Amino acid sequence: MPRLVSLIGAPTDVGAGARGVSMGPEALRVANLQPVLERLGCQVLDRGNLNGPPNPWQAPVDGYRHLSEVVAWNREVHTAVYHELQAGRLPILLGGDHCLGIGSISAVARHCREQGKKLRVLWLDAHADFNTSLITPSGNIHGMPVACLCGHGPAPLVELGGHVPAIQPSWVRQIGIRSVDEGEKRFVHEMGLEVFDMRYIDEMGMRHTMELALAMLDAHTHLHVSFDVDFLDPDVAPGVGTTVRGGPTYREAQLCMEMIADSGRLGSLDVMELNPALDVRNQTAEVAVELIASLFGKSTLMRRG
Ligand code: EXY
Ligand code: MN
Ligand code: MN
Ligand code: MN
Repeated sequence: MPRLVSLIGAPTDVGAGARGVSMGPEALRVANLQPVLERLGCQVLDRGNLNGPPNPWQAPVDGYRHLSEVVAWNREVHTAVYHELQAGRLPILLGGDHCLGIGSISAVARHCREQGKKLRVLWLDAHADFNTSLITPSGNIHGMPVACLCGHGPAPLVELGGHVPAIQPSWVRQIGIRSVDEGEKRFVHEMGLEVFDMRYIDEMGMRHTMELALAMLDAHTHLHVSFDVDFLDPDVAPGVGTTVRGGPTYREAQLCMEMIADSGRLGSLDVMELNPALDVRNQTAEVAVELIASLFGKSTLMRRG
């Protein structure tokens, strides 16, 4: 039975501090995401793009920039992702900035609650995205989605999925982290998030990191991957709004994706923060598509038994 996959475009940058990730969905389509997945045996429906308010490009108010627009977009995302999961399909959210992880993951969590499944979230990112209005240096909500999902944020975002908190910190594994703000660092420790930062990956290697991040999955586990493209080293992925030097190499990222594929538990995916305005000849979208192919089981030779 082919894997049923749905592409959902969310062309907005309302949660970001730089413009341009609103063009991410189209760049991924131009980089042949759908045919690549089809060649791997997936049956793919492109649901097109969601609609939401434009980016008013205003300063933060009470620690949040564009809160009402962020809420509106996340409601759209939540509804669309939940609908695909209920139909037995694997949603791929094409961002868009990472604030939309709130809508996406709250929908996955709701689906898992209803199906009696365990949820594990892999957060692949240079950033912890664990700020709140009190500690954020920017007011940009794409720096806050993990905190919101764990119950710390404005009510309309925290309550989006109807269950507060949407997820527990213990369900999350963060990988590739190398830029965390001072207050955010304290809060990450306080909440006990499991973070495999770049120092850990440098010392222990990607293989050991992923073995731990993927430990204790079982047949009832739904694995959600939230892939912020700035996870990658800027040498291979310059087309993102918030580059941070010293990320995983192309090969390390491939191994990460291959090991997730081998787990056999991938149930939903976000591909976020791709910024074609900062890219060169769509290379970052192409790299992202190659990595997604590995995530869906593409391997160089036959899979080892
Ligand atoms: N931590 C910084 C902030 O909160 O403003 C930067 C956040 C960037 C978030 C990017 C997309 O992952
Ligand atoms: Mn399901
Ligand atoms: Mn992020
Ligand atoms: Mn990031």
